[in-house]
Amino acid sequence: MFNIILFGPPGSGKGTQSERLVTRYGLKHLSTGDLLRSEISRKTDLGMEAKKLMDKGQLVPDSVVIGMIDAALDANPDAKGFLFDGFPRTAAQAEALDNLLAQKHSAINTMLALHVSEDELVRRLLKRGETSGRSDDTNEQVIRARIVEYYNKTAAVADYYKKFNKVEIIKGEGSIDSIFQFLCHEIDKHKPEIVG
Ligand code: B4P
Repeated sequence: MFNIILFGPPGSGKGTQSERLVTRYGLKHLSTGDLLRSEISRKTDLGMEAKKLMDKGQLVPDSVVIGMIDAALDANPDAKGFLFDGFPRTAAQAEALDNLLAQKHSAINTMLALHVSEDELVRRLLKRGETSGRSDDTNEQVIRARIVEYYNKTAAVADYYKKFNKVEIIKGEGSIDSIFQFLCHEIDKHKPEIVG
């Protein structure tokens, strides 16, 4: 299996680029944000609890998202690899992911970390909020709270993978096409692992 983490703050382009990357490389896309929004739209108990936190810009408890990823990995036994989007977001999630993959005799091959300035993040998310129907995109205070959560709890996840020399920093500003090309360039350095 070939496994990628697409990493970055809210609004850095993870969801946008993931859609293209899974098409190009034939990976299974696992977005914890999408999984949580699906629970919300189905009005499950898990979704209703998650919504309260997401509407405040806070992270959902580790046990909830780790359970969702565990189930998603088991549901895709034939995947040639996974693209993790929005996960892991805490050190505990990163350790849990490594353990889950190790049980499947697999591991993270690379983390691609998108860098975007805070002003640009806020601008993008407010713009998406005009049309997305996402309640966490319409209020600037909530958007800024999500960015604070990122710096307090999530940014350190990159340090965890840096210890294993697995992090590549990608400039996340510019056209969507040009950022996609930079991401592909990094992934293609691992071509033997993808094919094998
Ligand atoms: P997510 O769904 O992961 O959403 P996000 O951080 O807002 O990023 P997203 O991937 O959607 O946006 P993108 O950058 O592609 O998380 C939502 C919430 O769920 C979290 O706040 C948290 O509460 C909860 N959650 C999710 N995962 C969790 C976990 N593991 N643990 C705990 N809680 C969790 O795009 C943003 C906008 O920018 C788009 O409109 C796009 O069109 C635009 N854009 C993208 N690239 C651009 C470019 N190059 N130029 C201009 N605009 C661009």
